[in-house]
Amino acid sequence: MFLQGSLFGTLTPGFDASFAECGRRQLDATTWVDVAPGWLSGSDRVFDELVERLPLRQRTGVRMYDQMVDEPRLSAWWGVEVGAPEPMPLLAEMRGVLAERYDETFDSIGFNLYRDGNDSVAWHGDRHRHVVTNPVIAIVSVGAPRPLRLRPRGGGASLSWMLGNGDLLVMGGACQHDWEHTVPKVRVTTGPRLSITFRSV
Ligand SMILES: O=C(O)CCC(=O)C(=O)O
Repeated sequence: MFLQGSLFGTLTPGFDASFAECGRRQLDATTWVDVAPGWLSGSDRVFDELVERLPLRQRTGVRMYDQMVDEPRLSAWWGVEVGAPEPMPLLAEMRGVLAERYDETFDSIGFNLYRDGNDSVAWHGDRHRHVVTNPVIAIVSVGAPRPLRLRPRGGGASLSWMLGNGDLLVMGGACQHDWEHTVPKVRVTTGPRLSITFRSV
């Protein structure tokens, strides 16, 4: 898989624990999104290392709307209960810093690889919302930028962020209840993207 390198992508990986560039956008009275562009430097190296190490596979027979489908992306998962360290020590540091800032445990990490523009995830709210009220989900994106869109559940204008190259986006408040998100298919991409998704389960 070929990743066209980004400007700061080959630096020694590290992230901004001060969140200096992180800005909050209030989507409605109870929903917010935090975005920190380029939060993780050396993101191309993180991409390469994770794609090499993770047991990425396609999930089959996943319910999407009323159909059972094979997910058009590859995924892997890590959780504290696995009893093994995170696939990269840097992920443990990220978890710690994010957990402190958002007062979450972030004890699980989902990885999603969008190999090309045909890989995607349809509009959805995280199922996790059925178990936890107002779950906070932090997404670090490495690799080539792809749009992540958000829209109010039940319709309405969507908002879009291009996420890749170490960007951080955190969904909070009622985002999983009252809004939906998607990574749509696109005709043109400059390469694959991997999302690193922190949740508290
Ligand atoms: O890949 C992303 O940025 C979003 C992932 C996502 O929405 C999910 O796995 O539920």
